[in-house]
Amino acid sequence: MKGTLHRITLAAALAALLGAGSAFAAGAHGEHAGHAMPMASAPIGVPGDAARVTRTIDIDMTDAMRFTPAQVQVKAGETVRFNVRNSGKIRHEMVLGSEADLQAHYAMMMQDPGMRHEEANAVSLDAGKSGQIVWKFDRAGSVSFGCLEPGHYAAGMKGAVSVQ
Ligand SMILES: [Cu+2]
Repeated sequence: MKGTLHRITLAAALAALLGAGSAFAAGAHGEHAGHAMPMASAPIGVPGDAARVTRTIDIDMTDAMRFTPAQVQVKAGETVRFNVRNSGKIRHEMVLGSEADLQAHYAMMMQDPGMRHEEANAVSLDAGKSGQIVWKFDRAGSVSFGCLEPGHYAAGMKGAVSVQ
């Protein structure tokens, strides 16, 4: 419910900024821009400072609906740069979150497939593209990640970061 509220508020702010009826505010992009991860519900870390990266991890995404590697280990306190590559022919994304957040978010994506993620904890990539997430894992535990494109998460396009 919080996410919905946030979404409405941001959409309203966007509309005010850009003028009602602009294609940007009314279109799919506006819809996306108003969409926020419910990150407060579970601690998964914080956006990292690129100048403080202590570890770089390459992640490959394919149309086989897999991340490689799907399991990674980091130390608590580390700032990690994920170099993410989409080796497939369709769009994929990597979104960091708790399992519960990813599940909830995935359900939203199923209803609104045009949504793209550009928050600090996510990178959405067209075929053949590469991108990055810089993230600080500030406490021990497990942080999940997944591709929330419709059908992908359910097909097993997910993984986890073990923070020790
Ligand atoms: Cu995918």
